[in-house]
Amino acid sequence: MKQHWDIFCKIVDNLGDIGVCWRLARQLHSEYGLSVRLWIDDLAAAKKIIPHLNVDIKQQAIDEIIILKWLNSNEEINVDFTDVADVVIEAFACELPVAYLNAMVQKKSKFNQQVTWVNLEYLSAESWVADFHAQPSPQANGLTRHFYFPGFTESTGGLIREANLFDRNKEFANNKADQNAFWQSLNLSNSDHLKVSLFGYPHAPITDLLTAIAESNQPIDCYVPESSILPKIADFFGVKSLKVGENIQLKNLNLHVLPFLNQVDYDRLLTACDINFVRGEDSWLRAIWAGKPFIWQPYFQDENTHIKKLDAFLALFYANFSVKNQVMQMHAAWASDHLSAAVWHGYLNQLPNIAGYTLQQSHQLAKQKDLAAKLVVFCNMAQQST
Ligand code: TRH
Repeated sequence: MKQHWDIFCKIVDNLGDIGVCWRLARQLHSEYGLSVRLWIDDLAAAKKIIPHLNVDIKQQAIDEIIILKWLNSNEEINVDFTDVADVVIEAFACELPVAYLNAMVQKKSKFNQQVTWVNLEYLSAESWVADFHAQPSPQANGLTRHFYFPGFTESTGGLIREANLFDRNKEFANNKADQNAFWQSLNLSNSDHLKVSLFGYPHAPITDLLTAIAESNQPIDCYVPESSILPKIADFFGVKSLKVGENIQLKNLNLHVLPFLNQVDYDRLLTACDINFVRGEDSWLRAIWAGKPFIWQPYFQDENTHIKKLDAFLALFYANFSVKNQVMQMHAAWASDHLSAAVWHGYLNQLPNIAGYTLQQSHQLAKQKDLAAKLVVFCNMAQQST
């Protein structure tokens, strides 16, 4: 019998939560034949990632995933939570609706059917993750909540990656005709210049980066999908605003404003560029799977927690890289409020080495079992043990 999974997603801030949940829902269905429902609290925000979403409908099917609107707690009363799934993923500790939790308790007490309840955590490369991964947490209501930590080592929950992603990206990276078609679909030509994609939080030293690029003696094409950094870029160029489709030049910097791309095209952009600035959680991983040099800006957290995450990742990913100083300096600067031209050029000077090393590391990571594969095994074991 087809297993039913429910994924609950609360869009706290930005797009990483829904980006990961949507990806996971589709992968669980397409690769494991699971029947998946995705509960989303904010359809309007989710539409950015799921463009076909109709924000006025409470229940709809897209790509064979049932998407349900999950209202805030005062309105929960209008939602039917009685049909509890076999496996429930509580994404990023979003807290399940009380009515749904009650139905889980009922399912257990009345029908002796245990629901496997998994709290999917945020990704981190810190070493403590392995100790906490897969730990059960018995609750006062008799249910057990399991902590599931994604991660970069075999002893964690793995990284989200579709089955053929790495090869698909590699193929695209080697296929000039497909790349030409991709750029053409964006009304651009396939430039011979160094290509940089730029996605980040507005507090990054964006002006410093653009200045360093403009002032350097190497022409660079910089592609910016529409996002919250556009006002800062407009300021840099001394214009009021920048719109999708605009191309603007200053000395050696050619900047192109792209639409916010669908997930497939965003992968293509990352694969077609020579350097990718990424952020948060999901774009960071997509940059790794693109196998191209990337600069990651972690989501800002109090008490410098994000810097600890950044350091842990850099130490792990670049552990065997002989010329890592430039990579470390570039990341440290991008996570601060100042980037010097010297640091940028130091990074560029090492680019061929960084490119070779990144591809090799990405390939290594792609050999590990991915998050969905591990999650399915984990949940099947949990189901059988009840
Ligand atoms: O949007 P984010 O900043 O999300 C963050 C992080 O997940 C962070 O860990 C979390 O704590 C916080 O949200 C609440 O960055 P992220 O994770 O890269 O998500 C962006 C998503 O947008 C990702 O799925 C890639 C996608 N994307 C596109 O589909 N097209 C685009 O053109 C771009 C630029 C991004």
